[in-house]
Amino acid sequence: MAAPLNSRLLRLSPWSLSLLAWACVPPTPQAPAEVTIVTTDYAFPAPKELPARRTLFRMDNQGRVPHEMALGQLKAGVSADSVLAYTSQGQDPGDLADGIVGLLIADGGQTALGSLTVDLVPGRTYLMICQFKDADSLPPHSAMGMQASFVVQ
Ligand SMILES: [Cu+2]
Repeated sequence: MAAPLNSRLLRLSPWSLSLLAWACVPPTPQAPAEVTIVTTDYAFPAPKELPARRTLFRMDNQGRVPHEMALGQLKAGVSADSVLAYTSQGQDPGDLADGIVGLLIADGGQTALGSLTVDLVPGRTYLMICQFKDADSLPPHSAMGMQASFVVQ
């Protein structure tokens, strides 16, 4: 016949009990760093460097026209300058990126309704770009200055 549960618990070593207590404590989530990108017509003032950690991005459009902030993670070893040279030849910047992390959109004078939470990877470069146009005959905002990048330390 098995010993009652109470007597079996009493036989656990203090070390086992501390492991049991540790296993029952939920991890404390670290609040993400928050970065608000304030866009204008037609610029992305943005930090040049950000620390490698979970980061929440918001977008505040203080311009008059709608803007997007497409955030892409560039492939290892690719710099923002090499992407800009590549796109100036009419090539797709997506060729040099691991992918789009996410997209925020806001009308003029508005803040984007959502946000992006990203685990920033150390050593990688991220590119912010707006491809909106004010008219079909006009260049995309990226060609008017709405592109910026930051490196993760
Ligand atoms: Cu734009």
